Amino acid sequence: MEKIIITACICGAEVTKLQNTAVPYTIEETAQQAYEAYQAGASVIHLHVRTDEGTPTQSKERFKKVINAIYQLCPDVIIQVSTGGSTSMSFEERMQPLLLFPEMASLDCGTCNFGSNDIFVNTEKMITDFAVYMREHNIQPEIEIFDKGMMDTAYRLRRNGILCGPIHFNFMLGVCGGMDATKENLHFLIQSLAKGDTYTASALGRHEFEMAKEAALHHGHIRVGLEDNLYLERGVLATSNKQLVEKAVNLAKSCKREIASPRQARNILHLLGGN
Ligand code: KMH
Ligand code: ZN
Repeated sequence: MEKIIITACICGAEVTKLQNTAVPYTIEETAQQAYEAYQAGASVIHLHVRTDEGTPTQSKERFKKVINAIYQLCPDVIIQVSTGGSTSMSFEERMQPLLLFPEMASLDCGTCNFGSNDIFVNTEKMITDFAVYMREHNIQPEIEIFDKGMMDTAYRLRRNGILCGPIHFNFMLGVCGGMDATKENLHFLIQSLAKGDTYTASALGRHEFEMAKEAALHHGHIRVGLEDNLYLERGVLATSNKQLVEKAVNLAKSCKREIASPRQARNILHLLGGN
């Protein structure tokens, strides 16, 4: 059976405990939720970190503590730090977790409106600087796509030698300012993939599982978690990331996909730890 990678995006930078008390803030909460997601079947943790009060931070020290706490509980999980941070952060702030040389990091490939009054800024120079640093330090990027033009940018950067090797994309649909989370849009992106490249599908809110199912049916991988969606189903808040991962696992199995272990995920993603 074809393997499927499940990524858990456990807290993000935007959602808060006021919306769902399960959103982890502290080091212990974040590590525990990452561990439970891993036990449920996630092999990749897309990681943002918060202060104990819930403010998003790209502090290298905070990332280090959270990453160490996660590795204590699940040493073989793949940690993908966010270089997106939150929309108000500078390039220098967003760079900080890369100084810890994580195995993977997100790389957002374009600027877009983000919600009603924010702009998520990723100039081509910023993207290039992130990408070059990642390449020079063997950090595998996951290319974050909110709009088709961002995919074109990634392919242009590969033609220019800034990105190299197979690209793994995360198609992030449903951001207010990016592509809507529709099957048509997801298929447009899938059809635009170059041979050998891979993708994860993710979407905000109620579209999370619709896009996950479509990806499971079309050779893709799945991302779920409180960063993108606070609800297990309509009107029912998720009580943990684990619940969302469990739902994704059942969905993937119903689509005849087998859940990838971290080792298998490393092979699919061409990570150095793979064999
Ligand atoms: N929080 C968003 C502004 C990423 O992690 O790279 C950006 C984001 C993407 O979440
Ligand atoms: Zn993120």
